[in-house]
Amino acid sequence: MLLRSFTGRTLPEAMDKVRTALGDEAIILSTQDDGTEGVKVTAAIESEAGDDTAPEALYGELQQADRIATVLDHHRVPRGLADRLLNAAGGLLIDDWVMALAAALDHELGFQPLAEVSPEQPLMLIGPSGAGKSVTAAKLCACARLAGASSLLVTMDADKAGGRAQAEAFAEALGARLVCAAGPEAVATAVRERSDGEMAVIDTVGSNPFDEVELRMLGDTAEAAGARLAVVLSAGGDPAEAAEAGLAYGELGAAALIPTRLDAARRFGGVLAAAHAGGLSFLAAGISRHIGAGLVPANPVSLARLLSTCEPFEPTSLLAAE
Ligand SMILES: Nc1nc2c(ncn2[C@@H]2O[C@H](COP(=O)(O)OP(=O)(O)OP(=O)(O)O)[C@@H](O)[C@H]2O)c(=O)[nH]1
Ligand SMILES: [Mg+2]
Repeated sequence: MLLRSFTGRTLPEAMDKVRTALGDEAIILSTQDDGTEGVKVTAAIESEAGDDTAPEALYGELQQADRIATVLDHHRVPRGLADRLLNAAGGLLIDDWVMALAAALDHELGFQPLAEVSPEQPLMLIGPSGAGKSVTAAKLCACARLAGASSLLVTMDADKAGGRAQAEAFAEALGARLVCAAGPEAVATAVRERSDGEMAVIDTVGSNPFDEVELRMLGDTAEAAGARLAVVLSAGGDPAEAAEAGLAYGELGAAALIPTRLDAARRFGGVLAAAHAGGLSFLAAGISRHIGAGLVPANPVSLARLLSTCEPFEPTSLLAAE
């Protein structure tokens, strides 16, 4: 027996999805109407080998789907993506629901370990203002240093108040070579003139993902520098907004995502939505404002664990801790 959950704005819409995906043989196990998010229908079909699932196993599978659905609801994961994740998890014979969620994340989203990214190609960080680009650029230089490599930090944000001072402070602390470059040609020159083995990270000005002129400038710079675009996005944002930003940056050519402030947010639906909508693979994740310890690998298991460990927020306990 295989379980699947489907949501729709109305019961007929959810039922339509059930019939389209599972056919007329599907058995409806439960319907749930939460009044605002729509109606969720959980349905089952017999596996190809026949219905040999014991009732306890079926109950366990149902419980697992519910745990995952609750977590995805908590994080405000958009309905379409939540359905896909639930469906991916539903067909797996994995007892541990967190591991089932990890497998579903692996199935629906992309992950590329930072270590697998070629240091030959410059990495250009783009994203909305305040997303954490400059701090992430510094963290990447710190990673390079830890790996025994030298790095070049190219900042396009030196004209911002305090921008040059911030970049100089980071570069000095990390032993990175700093170049301030305003436009595509200057960035391309800086990158071209770097020495062999020097890893180049390009830090950009905060951009509006819905402004064509700003995007074109970023695209021109990436092309001139032969750089790979990675989107930096802080966690906790509105999922619909984040999905559209992810899509816009994805269309620009970005293929990677580095979410930041995972330590300081309690809803990660926006980060998942951006990755899914933009076709962006998780490259690493920011978990601290501190440069030295703030960038960790992002993989399906770490992401599933992060999603599964959000406790209910209790302001009184925070105050009591002081
Ligand atoms: N807690 C936490 N804070 C972070 C993280 N990453 C960045 N920050 C903080 O977010 C703020 C903005 O970071 P910046 O790196 O300056 O952001 P930016 O995208 O370069 O900003 P602009 O250049 O103005 O567009 C700073 O206060 C950082 O310390 C993170 O992973 N966790
Ligand atoms: Mg910056």
